[in-house]
Amino acid sequence: MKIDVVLPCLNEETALPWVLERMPRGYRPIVVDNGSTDRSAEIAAEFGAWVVTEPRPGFGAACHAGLLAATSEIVCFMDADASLDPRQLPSVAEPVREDRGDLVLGRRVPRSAAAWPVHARAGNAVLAASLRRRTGARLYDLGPMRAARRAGLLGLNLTDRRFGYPLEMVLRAAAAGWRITEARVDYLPRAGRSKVTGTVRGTLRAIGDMRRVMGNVPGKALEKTA
Ligand SMILES: Nc1nc2c(ncn2[C@@H]2O[C@H](COP(=O)(O)OP(=O)(O)O)[C@@H](O)[C@H]2O)c(=O)[nH]1
Ligand SMILES: [Mg+2]
Repeated sequence: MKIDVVLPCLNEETALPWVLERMPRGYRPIVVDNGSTDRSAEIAAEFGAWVVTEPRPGFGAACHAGLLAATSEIVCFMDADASLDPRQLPSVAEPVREDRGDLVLGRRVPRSAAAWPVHARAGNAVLAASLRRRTGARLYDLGPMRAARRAGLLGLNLTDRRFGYPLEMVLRAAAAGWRITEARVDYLPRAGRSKVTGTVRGTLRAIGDMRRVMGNVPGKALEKTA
């Protein structure tokens, strides 16, 4: 059974060869090129990926275009920056395939101090704590490597098209009663330059987008009626 892997991509030409060479058998990479000005699209195609072009800017726009393009029953997401090893995709996909979880997130374990800037790590821990309180899920990381069933994901009707997309996925999944679990994955220093947590502008945009999602997505049905 084939599994599609959505890789949102904005100028990742230096990372793509490593990422795509390490795609395990049975996993099909879908690189969603989102306005790259480097050779990302050409390199992705050279290394055997299916390249989808999403002209509308935004991390969530790229993720969602990949989800819409995917055809497999289970879909994975991961960043295209070589900070995550595709060889570990089965860690998140297998629990879904074996029906031990509905949404499985890779909990990042940094393999060097450079992998995870301290402010990003701290911000993520605060966010995970508030997600635990809000959803009851035992989540310690809002990690970008994840797996779920495609039909279910489409049914969540995700609306964010920016950096709130991964958070909205978790909140709506929790509200729908999904079993959300984690699997440990290595976190490596990315190839090339960070655009989100490695820049002030990216960090502020991500915080703003996540705040908006936190405010907009209703909580669990249970909590609302309680
Ligand atoms: N489509 C899209 N993808 C983005 C954008 N910013 C970052 N990405 C991609 O999102 C992933 C994570 O970004 P990254 O720069 O590594 O952020 P970091 O992990 O916080 O350092 C990478 O695969 C990027 O190519 C964006 O504005 N639009
Ligand atoms: Mg990164």
